[in-house]
Amino acid sequence: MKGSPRPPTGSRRLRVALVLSAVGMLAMAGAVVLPGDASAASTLGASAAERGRYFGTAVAAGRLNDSAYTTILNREFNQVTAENEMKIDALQPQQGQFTYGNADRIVQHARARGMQVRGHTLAWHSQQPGWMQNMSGTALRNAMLNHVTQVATHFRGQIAWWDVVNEAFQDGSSGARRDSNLQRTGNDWIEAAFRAARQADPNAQLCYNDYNTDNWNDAKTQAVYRMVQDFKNRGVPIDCVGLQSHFTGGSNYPSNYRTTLSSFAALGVDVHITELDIRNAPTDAYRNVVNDCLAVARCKGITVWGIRDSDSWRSGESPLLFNGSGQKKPAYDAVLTALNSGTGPNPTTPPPTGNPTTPPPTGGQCTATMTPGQSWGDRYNTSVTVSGATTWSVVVAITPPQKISATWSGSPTWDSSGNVMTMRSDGSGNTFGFTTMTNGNSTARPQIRSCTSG
Ligand code: G2I
Repeated sequence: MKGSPRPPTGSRRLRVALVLSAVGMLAMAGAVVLPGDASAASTLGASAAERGRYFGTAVAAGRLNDSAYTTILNREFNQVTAENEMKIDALQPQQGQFTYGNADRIVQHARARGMQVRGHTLAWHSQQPGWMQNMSGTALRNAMLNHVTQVATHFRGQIAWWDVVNEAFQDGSSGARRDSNLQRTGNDWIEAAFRAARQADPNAQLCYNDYNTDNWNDAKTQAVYRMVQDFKNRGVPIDCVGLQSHFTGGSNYPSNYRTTLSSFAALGVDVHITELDIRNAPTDAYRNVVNDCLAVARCKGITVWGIRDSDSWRSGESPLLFNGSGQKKPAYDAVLTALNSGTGPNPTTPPPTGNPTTPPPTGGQCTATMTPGQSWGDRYNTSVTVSGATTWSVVVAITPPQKISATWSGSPTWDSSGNVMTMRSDGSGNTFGFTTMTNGNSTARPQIRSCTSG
């Protein structure tokens, strides 16, 4: 018999049938990615999107002319944070004079490609321009609030999440606020900044962001936790907490990291991993961070603090996912595999139901509500209803290789990638619709980027 095909016996047919149906059920459950599975996403952003999350990077405006850099950026990531260009010294170098050029370049690069933008950072003890460093008391408090208001207003509708306040707690065992000129204006400076940000851009999600807040047992983590709990109790507008997660410079991934993520989430805020880098990029620590985020429904995404090791603020530690030549490192493969193996909040139920309001609308003065429509093997319909405006434009992004193939009851325009549609009202009413071809990606779903009236 050796070498010749075996006739299918009854038991072999049964075994084949059982294996095939098991594979079918696993595929339907969506929880298992078989090795070599053609449906596994091949980029970080696409894979994260299939799990209802983002995978982003810090971006430096000065590198946007480097095509090796932008090739990786545009291919792999669906979220960006300006590494330095939205800091106070960059945006308001002289009091009352705002320079938005580099920050706007990053925002435009990202939004033209359907990437979400994290604003970093409105209020911080560090990177203050000279004029602010020399201020104190009421004058400083007012200058800080004015900065928050001006900047959040400038970027209104373009920023999904703001790091409203950055690094306001001390390291070590005290659990105290960090001493700074801002802290000396009064302990309520943080909540004042959050209220000003909410007023200036009501649709941006407002985050508190810090480092060394990864280990659940650390006094600093506990202190930030108590502040967020207090803000939630008193109605201070806070939506999210950013864990920078710089596991560089001597700080390690802690085994209780998932507890930290889920504990913050249990307060009713989203959690973001905002500045991830790990000394020498070990595969196990990167894999653990991804698995921990995927295990916590309110962990919305991961941002690495740079693309190539040569772009890192700690390049000597080679902490990132791409080497200086732009090649994928083993940590990249570990991250992508973990993302592809993970489950999302609702990864395979096409289309999602019970999600009447599409979060987070980042636009102006209206609300766009997405409702799943009919679906077929290769495509599905979505309808969007606008409230709060009679004339409007709604920006919808889809995840490639999906493509919108038909629209109705609105006037669409497209960005150069074809992945971001701006739908304007055409007088036919408040509801428009569109058909999306899945092109092999049956899990990703459209995202509402903004709703602007007028
Ligand atoms: O320090 C790492 C990060 C910790 N969390 C907050 C982040 O905002 C911070 O990012 C780093 C940037 O990666 C560095 O690139 O923040 C540093 C301080 O703002 C940045 O360094 C600055 C240098 O201090 C400046 O001298 C330099 O002009 O980068 C600037 C632009 O290269």
